Amino acid sequence: MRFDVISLFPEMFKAAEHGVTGKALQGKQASLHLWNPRDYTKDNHRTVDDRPYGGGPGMVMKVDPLKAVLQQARQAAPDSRVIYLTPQGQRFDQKAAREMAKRSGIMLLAGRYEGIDERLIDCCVDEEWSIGDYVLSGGELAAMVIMDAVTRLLPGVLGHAESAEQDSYMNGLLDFPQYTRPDDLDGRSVPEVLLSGDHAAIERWRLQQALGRTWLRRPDLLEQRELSAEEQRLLEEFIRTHQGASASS
Ligand code: 9WO
Repeated sequence: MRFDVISLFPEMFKAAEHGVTGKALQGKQASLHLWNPRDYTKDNHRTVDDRPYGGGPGMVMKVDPLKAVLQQARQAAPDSRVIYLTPQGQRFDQKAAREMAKRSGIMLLAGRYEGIDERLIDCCVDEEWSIGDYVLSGGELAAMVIMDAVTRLLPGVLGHAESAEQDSYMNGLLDFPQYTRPDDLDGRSVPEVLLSGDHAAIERWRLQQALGRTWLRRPDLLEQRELSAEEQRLLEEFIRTHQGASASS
């Protein structure tokens, strides 16, 4: 997977050298190519911002350096669609990550200031994506979020155990709770089933916890997912015991 990133702050992408993305960049499952619009300015001051037509506070990214950097980047990665990160874009989710992971590459355009000229979006941007309903100071962190979510889905990036986990627990449910040593943490114990060695019972309990927490915290996710008869039974049992537990407390 080839990532091209257009950003005024390419140094921020040193963060991608860590962890799973770093491993994929070293292991050649992914490559990262950084493009700075400032390198495509022609004035002595290397100006990258300009005043907005219509006035008002703030600045807009200057058009000429962006056009020039986009042209060069597209030549280097002709098969990659240009993705602009903006709160106005389609919501990025795990389904979008899975779809992007099938592509040969993506080109991520990270805006700064109050954004880019709308005509540049019309002519030169293929897709607009948002990672959530909040305003950032620029598109870089959103670009890194997408890189991270996509990279961990590439073949050979995660180990076998980790990717099996992905399969069972990003199929529309929240994660079950995790515990590690000590078995008594200031008087709080670990659920007994996890110490039982009964692997089938542990799997059932984890699935029930995942279903129950999704029901409690993200009922919208459950509405989008079919439940098997077994899952339906586990969830009903969770709801019964939850109601018993919350009524008595
Ligand atoms: C700021 C602003 C201030 C006054 C009037 C209009 C304004 N628009 C913006 C604005 O949206 N700035 C953006 C900052 C321009 C593009 C890059 N920036 C950005 C991207 N902030 N947040 C994102 C983002 C990207 C993807 N998902 C979530 C947020």
